[in-house]
Amino acid sequence: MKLYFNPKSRATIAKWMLDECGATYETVLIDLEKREQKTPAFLAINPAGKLPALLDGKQRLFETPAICLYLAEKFPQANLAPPPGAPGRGRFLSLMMYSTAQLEPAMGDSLMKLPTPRERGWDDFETVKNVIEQELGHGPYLLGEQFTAADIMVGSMFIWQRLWGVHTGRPRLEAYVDRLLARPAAMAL
Ligand SMILES: N[C@@H](CCC(=O)N[C@@H](CS)C(=O)NCC(=O)O)C(=O)O
Repeated sequence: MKLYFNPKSRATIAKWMLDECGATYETVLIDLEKREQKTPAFLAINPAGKLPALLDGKQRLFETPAICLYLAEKFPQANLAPPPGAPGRGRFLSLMMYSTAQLEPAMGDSLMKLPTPRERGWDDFETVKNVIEQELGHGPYLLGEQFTAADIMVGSMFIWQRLWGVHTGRPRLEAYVDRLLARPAAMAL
């Protein structure tokens, strides 16, 4: 497998997932400043011209949650997703989608101090944090004792916040980030 990567990009999330899977892969560095993500060769892999992208033989993948879901299926022994039909599968899939459909844009609005009109499909960051806190419950992970790709998707957003020096204002979420960062394969701060 080849991961198209830049250390200052969302490709760090896909890398975390690959490492949790124990996968063997090669990283291909894409220089975003040189706009290597817009070359015809790269656009043939990800037509959106964005990182991350993953090549696995003839399979090409883009969009971080899709990459994580694919890897969870490819490496079932890593136990990073409840299998189809298992209890928690529906909530797992929902949290995977929630991470980029609501959490990420809400966090972006908050960082850029932009208003969040509901019509755009996501809630303001405080409301989204309430949802995540509720879903986390007493944890330790979103699916209880089982660490999953949903923790990688959701947790990486809060890890980034910490990296940018922004406190969530939520002790439970901060403790969750500490727990995630203690994992040997975790995304580095
Ligand atoms: N929703 C996409 C977002 C991808 C994205 O925005 N990637 C950024 C890097 S973090 C990028 O490649 N930007 C370069 C560009 O848009 O030219 C995903 O989760 O994969």
